[in-house]
Amino acid sequence: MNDPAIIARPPSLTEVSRHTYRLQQLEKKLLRLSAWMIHNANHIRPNRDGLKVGGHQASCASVISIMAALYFEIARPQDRIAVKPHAGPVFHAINYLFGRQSIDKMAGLRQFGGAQSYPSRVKDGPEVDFSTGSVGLGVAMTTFSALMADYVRLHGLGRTDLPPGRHIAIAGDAELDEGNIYEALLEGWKHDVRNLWWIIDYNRQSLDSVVPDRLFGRIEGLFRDMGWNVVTIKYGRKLEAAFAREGGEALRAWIDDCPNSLYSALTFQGGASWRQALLADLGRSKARAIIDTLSDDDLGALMTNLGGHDIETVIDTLRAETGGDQPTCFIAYTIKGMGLPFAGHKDNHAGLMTTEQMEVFRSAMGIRPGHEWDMFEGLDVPERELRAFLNACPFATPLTPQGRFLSAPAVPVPDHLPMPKVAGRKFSTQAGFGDILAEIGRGEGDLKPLASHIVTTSPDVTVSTNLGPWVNRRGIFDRHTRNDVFRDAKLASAQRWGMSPEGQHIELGIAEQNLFLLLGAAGLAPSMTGARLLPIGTVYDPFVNRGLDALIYGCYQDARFLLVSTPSGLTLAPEGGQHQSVNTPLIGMAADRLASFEPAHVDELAVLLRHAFTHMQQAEGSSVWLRLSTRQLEQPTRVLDVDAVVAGAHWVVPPAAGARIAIGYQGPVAPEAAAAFAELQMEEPGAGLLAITSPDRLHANWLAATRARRRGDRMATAHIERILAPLTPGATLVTVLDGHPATHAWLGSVRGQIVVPLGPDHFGQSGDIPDLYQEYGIDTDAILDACAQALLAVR
Ligand SMILES: Cc1ncc(C[n+]2csc(CCOP(=O)(O)OP(=O)(O)O)c2C)c(N)n1
Ligand SMILES: [Mg+2]
Repeated sequence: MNDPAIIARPPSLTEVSRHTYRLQQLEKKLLRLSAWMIHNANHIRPNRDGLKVGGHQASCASVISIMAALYFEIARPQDRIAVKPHAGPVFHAINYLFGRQSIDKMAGLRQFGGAQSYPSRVKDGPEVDFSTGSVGLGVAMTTFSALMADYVRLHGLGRTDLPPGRHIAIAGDAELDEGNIYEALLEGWKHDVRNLWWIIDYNRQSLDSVVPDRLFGRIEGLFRDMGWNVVTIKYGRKLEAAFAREGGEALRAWIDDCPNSLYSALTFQGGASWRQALLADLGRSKARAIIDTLSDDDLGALMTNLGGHDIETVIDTLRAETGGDQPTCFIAYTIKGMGLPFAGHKDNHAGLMTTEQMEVFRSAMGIRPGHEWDMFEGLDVPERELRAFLNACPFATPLTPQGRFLSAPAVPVPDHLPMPKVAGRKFSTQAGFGDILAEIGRGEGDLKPLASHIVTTSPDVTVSTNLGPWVNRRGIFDRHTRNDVFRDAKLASAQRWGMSPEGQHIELGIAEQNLFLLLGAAGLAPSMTGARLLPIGTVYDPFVNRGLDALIYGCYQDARFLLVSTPSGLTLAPEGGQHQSVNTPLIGMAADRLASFEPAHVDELAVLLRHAFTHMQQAEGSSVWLRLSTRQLEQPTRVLDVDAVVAGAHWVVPPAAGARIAIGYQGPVAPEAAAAFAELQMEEPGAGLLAITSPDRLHANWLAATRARRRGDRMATAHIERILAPLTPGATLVTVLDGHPATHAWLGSVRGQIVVPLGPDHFGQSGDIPDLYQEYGIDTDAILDACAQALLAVR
């Protein structure tokens, strides 16, 4: 199989119908273009930094027939497809043939402004339904996008004029090693997801190696256990025909038993080696008659005629499953690098054809030098005929006149959210969140649209993150109506959890990656379904780490959602170390397209929650993260500077002009900061007390201002610069949060002032708040010590 000429030789017209022949010509074009795109990036384009550009010719080659079958025959415009990351060039080539991709972008593969290495919704544009790159996530995401499509439809939201689509993942077989796949399978089963296809490019190779034999027996069983239909596409028509001949059963048994690594090696070695291996085992059997009649090349072609490379087989198999809506997994046997010189070689994952090999490939493909990008070059079906064929593909019909990216109008958000009566009472931000959401859940007056577009979800921490009252009002979503047995039996419970298609809370199992994949899918609803959803997910703050890759994945795709993480930090005290988050404020700062906040008091929370609902819907907005706490704090009565709260900091007690010191606090350590401040004021009457609601927004805004100034906008200032301006240039800011102190350490760079940042930088442990705050240096004494030390050092 290492001779590209095998691919180049067209099958005779007597073998296949004209329709199939056209498809095969297009397959040939996809193979050629994907390989060429990568070759061009690595060998033709000037390389300025000496870095390998890379690309995956072998991964592309293995999935050509599958993708051709899907896009040219089976897929409908309303289908949403996640393409395995390393097949990005095939995807671009398909779009090029559909007139939806430019030569410039393809020639710029992996170059600034060119096609991305892996399909990206944001960078590559509207043809990409799901970004992929972190293997496993794109596959699992389709489960949740299928679920959200059902949700939107059953709630009568979105484009009810468009037919429901299928959610399809084209997956690499090694993607099934990722644990998040199985988490998603289980969750999908619970929610009875439908219209979901996973087509696995079963080339039995990953990056480093050939995968163990019999692995898929296990995996197939797992799919079936989860209620999936499993369809194997193992052999192509030539092999099936050979199996039907006398001696064919022995040949089939031989291939069935052939270890993956041997099969791969023989594929790479080619026909003569196939013959040797086959004759050693089957030389005395009737299969010999089949083997002996074939040339080496034909024998190699026969033995590598796997189902996933036989477009007719792939099409027939997929088509046979289009009638139902049961989730279906297709296991398509393929060869990594099929049709390329390194087909089957275990090291081919990042393998690139040499210039010499590409030259042989070019001429075998009938491509004239200088015509590498010509759409129909080297194909022996007239251009007119192929164009007509492409235009007639179901997938070629535009989904809407605006294309695949749908849109939805913004949901109006009232100027003020209902505020619980907290003044003078002790209240936590978590309780405040639950109360405000429950009030919204009444859906009265101008809150009605907001209430009906919110969808909440939580990985088994609905009650403990205070979503319970909202869920009691809005119900749990399920495609089928199910009664609340406890309620029917009149057993006392605070939770009334009937399930129905109208419910607005999606209850998830405990796997946090699923939470973020669901939030990602729900957060893409406007462009995927034409419905504006306001997804809210709650999770314990430390376990954001467990779902982090999926959280970043959602942000990377510009999905819009609200993450509420609670409780957080040491402050949840007795629960101890594993539940005490330290790093999450830094994640909030570092995550792009995620505006992170940590209010201390409920009035700030109400402002930020309202801001979140608008910010999530703005073109230049983003997802929002609120880090909350269960610590009950005395609630102040005051008039807030709303803009300052949203911008990330507001003075609780403004400093006198030229003040030498201020205390800044974030989140539930407010009382310790206030107590320290009361003492500090006795010595330093001009000192200020700063409430920091978002180091993330402060930092982002400060970076933006410094950039603007560098670009010549001398008037640009940042909120934090204005906030710190009253303090003397050599002043000290003692800061404190229940999170890593690096969160605030950068504040010293804003005006060259001194920052003494306090916060835990070690794992927590069980205890009560006084003990823990003392141990980790965030209690009143620690703050006062830092102030004293700072005042001694003031310049
Ligand atoms: C989460 C994650 N881990 C590791 C990688 C690096 N990586 C890229 S492709 C790959 C192997 C993929 O094998 P498979 O899914 O079988 O794809 P194919 O054989 O079709 O190339 C690995 C380990 C990645 N992209 N994402
Ligand atoms: Mg593979």
